[in-house]
Amino acid sequence: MLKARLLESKLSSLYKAGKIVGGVYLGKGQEAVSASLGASLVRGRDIFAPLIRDQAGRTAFGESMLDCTRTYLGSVLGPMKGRDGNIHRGRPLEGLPAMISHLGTTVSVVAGMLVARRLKGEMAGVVGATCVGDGATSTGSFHEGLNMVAIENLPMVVIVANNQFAYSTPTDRQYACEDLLDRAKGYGVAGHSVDGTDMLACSKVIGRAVTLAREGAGPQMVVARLLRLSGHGEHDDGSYVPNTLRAGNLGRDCLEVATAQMTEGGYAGADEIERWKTEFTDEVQAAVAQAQQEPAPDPWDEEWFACKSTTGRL
Ligand SMILES: Cc1ncc(C[n+]2csc(CCOP(=O)(O)OP(=O)(O)O)c2C)c(N)n1
Repeated sequence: MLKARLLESKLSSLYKAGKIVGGVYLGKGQEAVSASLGASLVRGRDIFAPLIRDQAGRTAFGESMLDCTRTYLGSVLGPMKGRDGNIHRGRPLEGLPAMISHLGTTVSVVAGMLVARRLKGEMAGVVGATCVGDGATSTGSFHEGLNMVAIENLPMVVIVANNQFAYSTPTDRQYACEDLLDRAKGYGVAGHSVDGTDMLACSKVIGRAVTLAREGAGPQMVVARLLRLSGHGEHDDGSYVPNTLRAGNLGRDCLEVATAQMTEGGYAGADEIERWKTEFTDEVQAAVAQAQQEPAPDPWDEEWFACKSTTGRL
């Protein structure tokens, strides 16, 4: 959570300094949810399809910081070879599909990846997971995907970060059901609810959902209640978010809550956390400096493959 927050804070500064082409979207306030998912999955076995607010989940899943800075800064050495930018990065052959902007579509993409594993006889113990926002749950893709996931009884976890806004659209203009979990119930998917500002609760509830899916209990959906602590992207000041929401429980900063939980629970001392801050800040600076020195792609010297398998085929 801390590493993601420090990395994203640097990305925001780079954006404001005009050093990043395209948008920067932060996961500020959603790190507890995202990191809990990433840390519950196993890199090399599971599938994780992140969305725009999942830097913490990517980090916890094991994405290298250089993959991030290289993609944002257009280095040819990045996983997308400098051709696809920013959050649109992944390593699909390693279970990390590149982020897809079309909201809700990652549900069916992960479902398809799981079905492919099943057909190859490689699905034992595998979990597929994706994160979406409250707005994404209103798309046709989300509903079609969730229905298929339920019918196929796939080992899938869908995390819904209900951060109260889809861009500037508040939840009362987004859905009329009582709870977003009703959407899971409608398709026969098990549902769980959690306070997304509470790291220990997120780790427990999301970890359990992943275990249930892994052990054959079928698809699981977790709805986390929280507030986006940034604009939609760094181009947006989020001034439409009422101060009453910011001041309430939903507006708590999960990183502050987590820090208190770590020190009060005896997991880490304040000094240790300060040391992590210094160490991670240095790591961020080094990853940015390295990517900044690397070349952009040369259009005359490109193979134009997004990624290659060991057989050389896409
Ligand atoms: C199918 C589709 N419709 C519209 C958009 C444009 N769009 C991008 S982000 C966004 C809001 C997303 O809200 P939500 O799903 O709640 O996620 P959040 O940004 O709050 O994390 C919209 C409408 C899109 N990317 N895809």
